[in-house]
Amino acid sequence: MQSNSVTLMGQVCSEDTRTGVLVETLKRSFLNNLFYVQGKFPGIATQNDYYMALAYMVRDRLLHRWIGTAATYTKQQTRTVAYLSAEFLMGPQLGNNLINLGIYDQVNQAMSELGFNLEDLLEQEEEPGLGNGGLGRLAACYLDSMATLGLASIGYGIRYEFGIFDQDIRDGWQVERTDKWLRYGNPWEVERPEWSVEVKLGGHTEHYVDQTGRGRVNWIPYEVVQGIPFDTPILGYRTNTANTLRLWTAQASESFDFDAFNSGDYLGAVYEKMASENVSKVLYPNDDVSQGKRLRLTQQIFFVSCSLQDMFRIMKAQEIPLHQFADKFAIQLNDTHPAIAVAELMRLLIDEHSMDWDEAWGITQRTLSYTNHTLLPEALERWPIDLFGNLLPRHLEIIYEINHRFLDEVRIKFPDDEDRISRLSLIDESGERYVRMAHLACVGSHAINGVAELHTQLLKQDVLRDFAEMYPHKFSNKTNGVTPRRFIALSNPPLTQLITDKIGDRWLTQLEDLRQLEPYAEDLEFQHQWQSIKRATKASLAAYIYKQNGISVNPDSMFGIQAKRIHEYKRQHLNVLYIITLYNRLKANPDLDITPRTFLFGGKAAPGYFMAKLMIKLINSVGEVVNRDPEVRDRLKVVFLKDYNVKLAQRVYPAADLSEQISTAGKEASGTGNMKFALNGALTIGTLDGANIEIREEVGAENFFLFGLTAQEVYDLRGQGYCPRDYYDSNPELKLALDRINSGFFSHGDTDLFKPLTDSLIYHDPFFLLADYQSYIEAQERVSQLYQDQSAWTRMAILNVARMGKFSSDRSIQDYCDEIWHVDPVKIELSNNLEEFF
Ligand code: OAK
Repeated sequence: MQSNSVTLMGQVCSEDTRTGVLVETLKRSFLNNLFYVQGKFPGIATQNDYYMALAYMVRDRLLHRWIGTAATYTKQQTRTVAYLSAEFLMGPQLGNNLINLGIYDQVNQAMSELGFNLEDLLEQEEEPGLGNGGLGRLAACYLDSMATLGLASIGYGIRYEFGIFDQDIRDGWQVERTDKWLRYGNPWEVERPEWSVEVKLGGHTEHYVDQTGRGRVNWIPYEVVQGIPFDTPILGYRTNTANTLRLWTAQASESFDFDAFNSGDYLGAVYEKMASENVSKVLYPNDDVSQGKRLRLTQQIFFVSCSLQDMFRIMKAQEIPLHQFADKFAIQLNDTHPAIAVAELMRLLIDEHSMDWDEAWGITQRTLSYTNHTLLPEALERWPIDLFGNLLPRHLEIIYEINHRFLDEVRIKFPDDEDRISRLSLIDESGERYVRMAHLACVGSHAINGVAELHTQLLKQDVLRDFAEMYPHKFSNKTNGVTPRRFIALSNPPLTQLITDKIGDRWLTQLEDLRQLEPYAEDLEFQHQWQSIKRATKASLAAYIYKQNGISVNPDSMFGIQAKRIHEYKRQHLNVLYIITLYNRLKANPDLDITPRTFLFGGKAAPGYFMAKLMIKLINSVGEVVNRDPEVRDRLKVVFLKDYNVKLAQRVYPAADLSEQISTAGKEASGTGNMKFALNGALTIGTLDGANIEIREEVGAENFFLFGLTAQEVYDLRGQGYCPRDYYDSNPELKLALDRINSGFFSHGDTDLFKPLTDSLIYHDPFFLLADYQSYIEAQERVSQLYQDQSAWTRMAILNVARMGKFSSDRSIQDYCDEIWHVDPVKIELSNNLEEFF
């Protein structure tokens, strides 16, 4: 060990191999890990061994801060945010940790002195894809911001053995492969078997009266599953705060198999064990839609019960009395996936800790708050009563009791309004009976929020209208945000450097500072530097595309990118209609002077969502024809980037000129890709939907390519009887585009292949593509025009970035803190003396 000291972020650190940050120390520490952790030497080590050695080196430096943080929280009994989410789409950890630790450059140098390329080692990491899209990635951004702001927080979720599937493209179709992300081990997690808990499932309840005359309930489960926590440190940006992401793995409970083993039914016991372990086996790959499967409800109660029991354990360890639960924890429900927490917290307080109903209910409501993330009716979770009662008999009783008391309250506020009662009830009794999870979340929480202004307004007017009338004070808006650390500092180092050179580096934690870039928007020298960075990131994406797809794209063409889950409401096929329109124009007039364009798509379709899969096939089929047509002369290219994930997203955002945010108004709750593109200097073509509206307000209407109907206009048009066929009949270019698809031109003569899509558009068009088509085409023309004037384009891009300060997840989290959680930051001192902990 070396004993010299260095100063890092204003603190003196001793330079030992486990925590030191000098290049020499880092090299030694890396080699130690290679030899003594991986058990390899350079002659036989694989690229993965090198990655692991580096990851463990970084992990030591994280743990140093993690321990200090945990010790401070324990000592100060800090009020803590518990963020409950079925998904955390974390993305690769190594690069982000280097950025947050502030040792990226030192490590880069250490690696290169040892003959390694840091970029290659970063590439080696298999990302934890424990989420589908927006909701899971938002949870990850929020963890980063909570740590950066110095707030005590724990993310609670599920450690899926298989995360979101890997996407392959075969013959233009999506093919799913299992995501074996744990195959080579996960250096970022620490298993904590000593904090395992048990979760009861199935069986029945028995009611009795105890010696004191109090009614009690005994739940006799059919099975018990054990939850084992795995902890990942979440370090804030340039702080000593390292919070925890605690993910639960399911294992058979030993107490449960005991009988079967003893009675000689060895195989039966092993089978039960396997069944239990299925609980955390795989992430449901649906975005914005609920599947209603028993295993999914089991996952929900599993992670919620584990997490609540963990909070009870923490209370006990810190000797905090249970009646102070709501003072110790603020629990945020990330959509309704953890909404069973309302009933589970009541059950734990009443059945297991003998609290009376009213006190338990007060604690539950004061502790919980609920974020809604979608307006799509198919995403609203409801569980058939039989399924629910079979799996969670005690919770169903509690829900009935909550409902009974709640509906009495409704009757007092709105007498003689039985329609309202049936609309508000936690139980849907209009046909087959269901438990309505959003209703449970609304009743059991003290705060309910949407994720963008329009979304919150529509929630109040429409989906949750009766609740907004019942509890107006509970509702507020919290517009989403994204972390500028991962989505600029890590993903776009040249742009980060350029900005920092002009305005200093405070903007990475005070994103509003970007405003100081405004004066440079007109500066030709600055514009030039800006353009060359954009050109270089595009060239690098072009190289990736060539390697992946074998398609060569021109970095000087305009890169328009639509990267998000594939969904009809997100309207990737509207983008395709524009591509076909341009293509048709070129075929009719091969010398037409157009702005050369590269159309890029990325995103996964839910495996059971036929139309979305057909949309992927359409994109690829159109690409195949357009990319090869010599008459196009490379002026149009269409590329589908397979397996869009966080790692790929980090390549994609910096390389975009144009960000496609073209959902039907009133359908996209917020969107966060829109923010990441804009922060990286893309201009947006978009509808007045979700956070687009607020982005446009911030950057200025003149710096945003707006098109399409408003949410109100969509609503009115639907009410009047929308007839998409009229648009088809009266718009020759639209008709030609759709006819081209139907003619088999893009499908080797097969006239049936895309019929489900085109018929849906011409005869139903639930997402109003045809109504918005002409407006979209005209907006695209304005885009092409402006791109011809590179200086004007760049000026606008700089202004966009300069005005994006609002969309930092730090701002979102501050809003949650001020208005919902009421938690304050805690300062963490870094100690180098381990003996201090004793
Ligand atoms: C996923 C499953 C069920 C309900 C909602 C989702 C989801 O991902 N919603 C998305 O959440 C994002 C974060 O708030 C929003 O930006 C997206 O608009 C929304 O679709």
